[in-house]
Amino acid sequence: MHGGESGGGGESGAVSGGGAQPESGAGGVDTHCPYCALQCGMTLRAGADGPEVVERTAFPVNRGALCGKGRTSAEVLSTAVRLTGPLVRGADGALAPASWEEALDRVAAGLLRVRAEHGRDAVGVFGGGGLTNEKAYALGKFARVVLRTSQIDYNGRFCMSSAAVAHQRAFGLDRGLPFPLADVSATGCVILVGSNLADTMPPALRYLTELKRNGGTLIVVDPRRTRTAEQADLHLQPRPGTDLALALGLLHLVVAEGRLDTGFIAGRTAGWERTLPAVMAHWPELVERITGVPVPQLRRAVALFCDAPESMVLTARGPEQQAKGTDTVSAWINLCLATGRAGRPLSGYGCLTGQGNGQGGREHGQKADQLPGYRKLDDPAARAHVAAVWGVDPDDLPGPGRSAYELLDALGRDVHALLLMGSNPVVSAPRARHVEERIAALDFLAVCDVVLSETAAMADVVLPVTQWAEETGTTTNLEGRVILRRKAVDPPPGVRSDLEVLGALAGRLGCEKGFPADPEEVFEELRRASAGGPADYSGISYRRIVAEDGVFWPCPRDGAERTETGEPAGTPRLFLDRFATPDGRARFTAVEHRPSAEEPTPEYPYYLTTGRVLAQYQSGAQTRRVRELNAAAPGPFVQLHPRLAARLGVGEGEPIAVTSRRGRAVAPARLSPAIRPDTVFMPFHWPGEGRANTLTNPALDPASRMPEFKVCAVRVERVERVERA
Ligand SMILES: Nc1nc2c(c(=O)[nH]1)N[C@H]1C(S)=C(S)[C@@H](COP(=O)(O)OP(=O)(O)OC[C@H]3O[C@@H](n4cnc5c(=O)[nH]c(N)nc54)[C@H](O)[C@@H]3O)O[C@H]1N2
Ligand SMILES: Nc1nc2c(c(=O)[nH]1)N[C@H]1C(S)=C(S)[C@@H](COP(=O)(O)OP(=O)(O)OC[C@H]3O[C@@H](n4cnc5c(=O)[nH]c(N)nc54)[C@H](O)[C@@H]3O)O[C@H]1N2
Ligand code: SF4
Ligand SMILES: [Mo]
Repeated sequence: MHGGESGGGGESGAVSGGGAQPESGAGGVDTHCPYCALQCGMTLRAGADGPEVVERTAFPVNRGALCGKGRTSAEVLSTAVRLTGPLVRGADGALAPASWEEALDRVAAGLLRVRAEHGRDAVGVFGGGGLTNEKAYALGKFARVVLRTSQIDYNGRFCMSSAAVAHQRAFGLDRGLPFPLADVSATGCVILVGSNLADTMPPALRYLTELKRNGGTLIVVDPRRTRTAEQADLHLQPRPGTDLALALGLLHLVVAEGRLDTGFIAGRTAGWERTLPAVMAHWPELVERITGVPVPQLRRAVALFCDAPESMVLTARGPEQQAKGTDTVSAWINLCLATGRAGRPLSGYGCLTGQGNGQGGREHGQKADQLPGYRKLDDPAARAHVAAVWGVDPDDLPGPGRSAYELLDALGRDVHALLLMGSNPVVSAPRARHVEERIAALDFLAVCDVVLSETAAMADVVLPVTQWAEETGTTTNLEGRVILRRKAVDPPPGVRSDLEVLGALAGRLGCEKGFPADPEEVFEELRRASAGGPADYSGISYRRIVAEDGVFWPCPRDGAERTETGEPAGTPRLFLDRFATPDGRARFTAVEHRPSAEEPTPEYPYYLTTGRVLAQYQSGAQTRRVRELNAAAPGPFVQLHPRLAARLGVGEGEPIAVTSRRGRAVAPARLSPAIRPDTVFMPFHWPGEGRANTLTNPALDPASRMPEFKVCAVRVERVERVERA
């Protein structure tokens, strides 16, 4: 340990209610926001009413700026509804306080009972992309080594999994952005596809403002005219689920207008010829018919993108959360490759990851098919390497398991016990009523959380854990920058860290060693486990992260490249010399447009799309507990065009029912000309009657197993007053 850092239950260096420890210029401890993938730097210091967030301008990604969620994040540390002791379900069916010993014994007994009755794969584990690298790593190891189950996956599957597969396919490596965010300000043109970053990563909006100030242009593709789209030089407003056709159409125009970069295609790519037939079949008028985007706008987009000396395509959940999300992202990557906009400075394709550790969370083994270092679980060499680090026989490691939705769908059928850490699927999973039924059908559910989430409320045992600023750990932001979120306050008495919980459970399940509670010790093991893998962290240390404002992976310990101080060099920019494929060439993927799993019918005539609002985060488990955020975004709503509202006879704020083949949700109408008249939008942050995920379609992408959160067919009706009474 060094520099006043400490793990879960430690004492040193923390800001307590009383006095701040001078740890930074602002007086306090430098750490990072608990929420999104920007992982804004902030300083926590002691205030009159508990810890308070102060700006930390030195961190390069956000340069002091914070959104309202980050600014108010300290409130979640001391919320009155914080869990401060374990809860165990009693004979009367109610959750009641219990000692840690009793609760941990119950969990161990529950998992063992199910394993004895139904076998190892009847015990499942569900993780989260908000967990630190250390936790994600320990959770994956716990599943494979202690439980020896193949049934582990996590909520990142619902997040950027389609982009991850497309990245791998094209470049042989998946890192959200292959360049630092700062490069966005310096390129010539950015096409931002299905990202509303003005609401989802507000400080990142600066990079787009700077882009424009530097003479660059911004194109936004979104069925809604969002606050982000308002910043655009060109806003393309397609029907939900038609981005693949749009990308094919743009590439068609690139070919037709003679704008191909044939030198780049010949020198640095493979597979172009196979891509061509589908591209040529997507002539502009057809694309206009499919997407609703007028041909002149398609032409303008191609001109802006190709006339700029450098350009980028960035995608987020809009095009990715589709049952064809992987192929859709591949189509956008094809556009970059055909125009030579990849593998050189200030150009390229990137995915804006979502959760605090959306990037690192998908690298270290909580994913169904994965081992640490972004290794593949079905690769014998990877198994041998990681098994050696773990001190187990490679043959004892289970194989790949089910994806997140498939795992949830199997609960109570093939999987009878679940350990859940860092997700709230009752609110956030697709077809949520069904998922809720599956969870209820479990023999045993244990949930680790900081508050009693809707999912934790269904558990047999709830284990209260420490959160972000109460513990130390690394996360990897959307740029692939590994950062250190440091402990800044002491946790309330009665809670333990996720790492301590895993260690205590491992001990009860017969593994005394291998699950330390000290995050730095876990990180040291993670470094060894990741060494030589695609996401190589072996040259990164806590000390370096603090000294260098984060280190970009891959950072191999024994790599030839060195920093000025002789440290192994990280990699801010990937692919400049070669792509990470065996022959060093990027791969085109031949992709065809196809309709969404559900298109409108007379019975369900509108599209529903879902997403986020500025003031709430994810399932809302944390942000619904913050006063200021709740005041700004108090509940669910249905955004619809005034013309559609008039047709339905609904006024602003009146309740409106949205029905899909999976169920019905009711929420107040919010009239807005910013949305297409054939589409309604619901944010997914709330449980209950207005839960968007009651409606969503779990149709899965065949490659990424991503559910189709962004498109399904719905009926929309006015709710009669009698019914409301
Ligand atoms: N305030 C806030 N910020 C967050 C989060 C949060 O919950 N709240 N969550 C974090 C996480 S985990 C994530 S993944 C990111 C997500 O960040 P974003 O991807 O920016 O968020 P979304 O609102 O899900 O979707 C973005 C946009 O996609 C559009 N869209 C819908 N359907 C389509 C379509 O078919 N095609 C296209 N092109 N666009 C479509 C929506 O209208 C929406 O404006 O945000 C992160 N930041
Ligand atoms: N309709 C629709 N649904 C969606 C989406 C969409 O766009 N539309 N987006 C999807 C996406 S991109 C995502 S990422 C998911 C996210 O949805 P969820 O997986 O539900 O994410 P969170 O709400 O962040 O859940 C995190 C939980 O972990 C708890 N927690 C926080 N910190 C810790 C910790 O350190 N340890 C432990 N043990 N628990 C902790 C929080 O209190 C919370 O209960 O939702 C998906 N669902
Ligand atoms: S943008 Fe993301 S990381 Fe930054 S303060 Fe807001 S929620 Fe936190
Ligand atoms: Mo996400």
